[in-house]
Amino acid sequence: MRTQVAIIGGGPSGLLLGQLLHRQGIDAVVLERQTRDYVLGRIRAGVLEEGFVDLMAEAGVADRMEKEGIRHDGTVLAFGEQQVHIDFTRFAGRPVMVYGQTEVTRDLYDAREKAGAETFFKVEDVTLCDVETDAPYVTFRHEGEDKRLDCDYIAGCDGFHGVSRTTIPESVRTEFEKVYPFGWLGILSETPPVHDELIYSNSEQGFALCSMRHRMLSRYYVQCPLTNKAEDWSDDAFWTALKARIPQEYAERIVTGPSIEKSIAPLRSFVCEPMRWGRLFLCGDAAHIVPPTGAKGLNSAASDIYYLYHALLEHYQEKSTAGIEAYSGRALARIWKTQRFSWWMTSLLHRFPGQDPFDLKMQRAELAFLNDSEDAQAALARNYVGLPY
Ligand code: RFL
Ligand code: PHB
Repeated sequence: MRTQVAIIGGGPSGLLLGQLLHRQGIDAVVLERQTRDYVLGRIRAGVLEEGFVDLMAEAGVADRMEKEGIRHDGTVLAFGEQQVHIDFTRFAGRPVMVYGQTEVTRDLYDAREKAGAETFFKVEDVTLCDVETDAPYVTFRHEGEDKRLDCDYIAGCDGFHGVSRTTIPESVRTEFEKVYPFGWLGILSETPPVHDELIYSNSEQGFALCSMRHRMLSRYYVQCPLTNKAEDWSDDAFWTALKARIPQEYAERIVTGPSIEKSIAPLRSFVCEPMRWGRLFLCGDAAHIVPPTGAKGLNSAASDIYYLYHALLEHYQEKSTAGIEAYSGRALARIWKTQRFSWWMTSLLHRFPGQDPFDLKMQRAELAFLNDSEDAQAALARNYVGLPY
């Protein structure tokens, strides 16, 4: 088998790249370890930057998002009962889009199927070969058969636990990591969201976030110890914890109900350098992870795809390798700024085990500064809606 671009991983990064390339007549094959239903069953990100929304439009898959997504012009940050409203449209000139990763992925799979583009599900033993030569290829097993896919380039979009990153030799690769001493317990519930904007809250009991998917589907999170298991948390215990961590006016009017999904995610900051080795490009979670506090995981994946898509276009349409050579540097320059923002939001809003009174005063002072300074609000707004590509 032969294709122009072999895409490892059928998550949002791989599918978005595949769809963008397809629209330009560039052939790509996607190899995915799981089934489509499994990928669509993962509840993850919910907030899309305008840059992501534009890429979805360029990929021809924005219709349902434009109809069902909700644009948010701001967000609330709370510290106990004190609240600061951050106005995105005023300070950054644009809103964000609330539309779940599950829906993004579904729209991309539907478009891929409609286009007749090839996807192999349930692939095993994926191995990236000769990526530092001009003739890379991928071997894998599919339905009991050994297969070989020859290609011009390989996009490693296979997430944090994929095989692409570790194909880059350790002597070439540097990894930077920070693991946080807590996780997020998240639930989905078919209840109306407590507020029409997201609420990020730092309370005495720890962090909480009130988010949503649509008018009758809420997504809520509370900070929890890493030793907790989702099944140990009853719905009642979750609602009690959430209400204790958000300002009273919201706690009083929150509508509770049974959870339809409950899971715990650990929090991590991680970056792999470089993001290209020969003809292999790392994209999305394969190259970097952020703690979810700034809503940047999926959005950082999209910026990689933007740089790689344009690099491949330049190569195939203009016979220039300039974009390919520059890919890792361009992607990392934006990634590190996004890492900084996600780390800062996480540091500001969580209670850390062993946090001393001075650290707590620093968090309070930071929030007081944010409250008083329009410049600080503007900086937050610009980062939250997304730095330019
Ligand atoms: P994904 O979504 O992990 O997709 C990678 C795909 O590659 C497949 N794969 C392989 N395929 C073939 N061969 C192999 N050897 C393979 N190994 C893996 C996997 O099955 C999978 O389908 O990475 P991608 O596309 O880069 O997308 C990134 C986003 O998914 C991610 O950044 C965000 O979801 C991060 N994230 C969140 N981001 C937010 O902005 N807000 C959130 O609330 C939020 N919640 C989350 C999250 C990530 C989580 N993870 C990874 C544990 C909650 C969780 C639980
Ligand atoms: C979500 O809705 O899942 C969500 C929203 C904002 C975040 C993280 C997660 O910062």
